[in-house]
Amino acid sequence: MHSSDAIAAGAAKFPKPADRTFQYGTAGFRMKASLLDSVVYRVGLLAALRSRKLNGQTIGVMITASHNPPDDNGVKLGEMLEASWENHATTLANAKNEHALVETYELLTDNLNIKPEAKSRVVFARDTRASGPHLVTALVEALNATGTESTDCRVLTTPQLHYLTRCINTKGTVYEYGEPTEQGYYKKLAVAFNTAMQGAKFSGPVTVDCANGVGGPKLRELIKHLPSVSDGGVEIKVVNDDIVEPEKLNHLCGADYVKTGQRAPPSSQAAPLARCASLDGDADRIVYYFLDSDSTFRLLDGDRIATLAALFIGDLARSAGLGEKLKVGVVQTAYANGSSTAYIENDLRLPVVCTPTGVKHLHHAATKFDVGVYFEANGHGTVVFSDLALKRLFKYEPKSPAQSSSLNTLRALSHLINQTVGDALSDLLLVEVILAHKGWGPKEWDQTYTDLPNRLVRVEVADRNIFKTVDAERKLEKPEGVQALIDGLVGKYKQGRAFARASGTEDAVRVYAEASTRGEADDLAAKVAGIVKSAGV
Ligand code: G16
Repeated sequence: MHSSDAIAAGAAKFPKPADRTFQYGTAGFRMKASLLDSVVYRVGLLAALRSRKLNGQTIGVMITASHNPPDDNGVKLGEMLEASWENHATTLANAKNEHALVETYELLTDNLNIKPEAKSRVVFARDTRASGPHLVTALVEALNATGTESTDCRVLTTPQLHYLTRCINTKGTVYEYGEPTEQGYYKKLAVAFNTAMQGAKFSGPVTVDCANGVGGPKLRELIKHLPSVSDGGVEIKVVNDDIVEPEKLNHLCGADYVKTGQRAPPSSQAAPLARCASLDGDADRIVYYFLDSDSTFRLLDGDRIATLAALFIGDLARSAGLGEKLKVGVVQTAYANGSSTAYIENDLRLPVVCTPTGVKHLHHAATKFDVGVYFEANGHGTVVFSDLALKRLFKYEPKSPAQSSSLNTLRALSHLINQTVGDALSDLLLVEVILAHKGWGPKEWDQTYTDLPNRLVRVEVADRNIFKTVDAERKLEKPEGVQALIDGLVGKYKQGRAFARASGTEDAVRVYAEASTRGEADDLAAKVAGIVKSAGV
């Protein structure tokens, strides 16, 4: 069959719901899974186009709704799409029927100078959601209709799919990233972890809540490759790893539950001062927490991981003799706690850049540094080493045994840290290695600076799209007049700061507020939420 006939025939099996307009959001398309199959089909077409545009480079497609509820699902391209391609995704998703879709597809092929005869290759995977296998059929239909060579990697974490895609695309080049298999991923992390440990001692176990998602089985698999406790390894206790009952996913557990509510999962049995961590539904986010000696809950979120990593890597670079050659910078979003930003700038003396929410923005900004540490406060992040930084790191001849030891640790970290995207499993091992080297428990880590009390509120409004932000989401440009109301309030609170922005993954507006006391932060958040609610009616 001619490709446009095949595309139309495939599309007819997955008709677009007439009453819906779809929008490529913070992390691709997200919604109730029952509405998603036409979108997935069209993302399959987009992936084919993207791969052809890049001369047959492999594109990763991930089916997941990460932190969202079990009956939602979503689809995103593994590669971080530039804004113009996000628009193409939205245009394809909204073509009203199969004929309009074929027309759009052909128009894009022409306008983007894509050679229809070029090769196209896609690898895809899904999380543990019950709707995943059905959505895969829609994707495969699109890949077949476009003559795309594809590989079904079945159930993986999002970062594992990113890893595979990078490995495939760099195979045989000087940038070869690793063995392009799931086992290759575990082996790479395990070897790097083992090297980075360098005899450092782990103090007690870490308990990891896997949000009852894909992170559970994958973490268990990773543990099989790590050194045992008797060989000096870290004891990792896996909890909330039930993927048999899909409705348990992200329910009363997981990184988003912990971060948003600033509380441990009710199922947690952690003793005071024991290290705990929570992953999200596709294992690309992680937050740590612990109970203080008086059983108060203490959160160690993405800001804390960023500061810990920046501190450790900066120190290692200096002690390896590379302090001047490896400039570390940190990228945050408006959600970063004001105290963390002050600590990075004033104590660590490192530059900080603020970007809008969404990994694509942070990742891009981080690549401007030799070593770019980027984390969203919600626990999504990684550390990227520039090509030049890696060259310096691996070419440098140490001048003393002390330099040599720091250099080896730093080199191992560059392998341990997932360079493609934030990865909860890799970040877990990174934090564990750093704490072990420093001889710190969660309390010592927590004591590096004091968070300003803060509150996140989710406000449901009639149409969140009327809320438009500027200045890296720190100010509302529309609806007009709302920012002035927020500013008027913020000025009344000591160390007050607040902002509102439309979520790109949920049908709601998010409000963040911080101030010098818990009462003030809660009060400010509630009042700003009230302003948003009235403006959104
Ligand atoms: C996704 C994005 C993150 C973002 C989060 C919330 O996370 O990958 O960058 O912080 O959504 O976004 P929003 O506030 O726009 O809803 P995940 O873990 O759900 O993929």
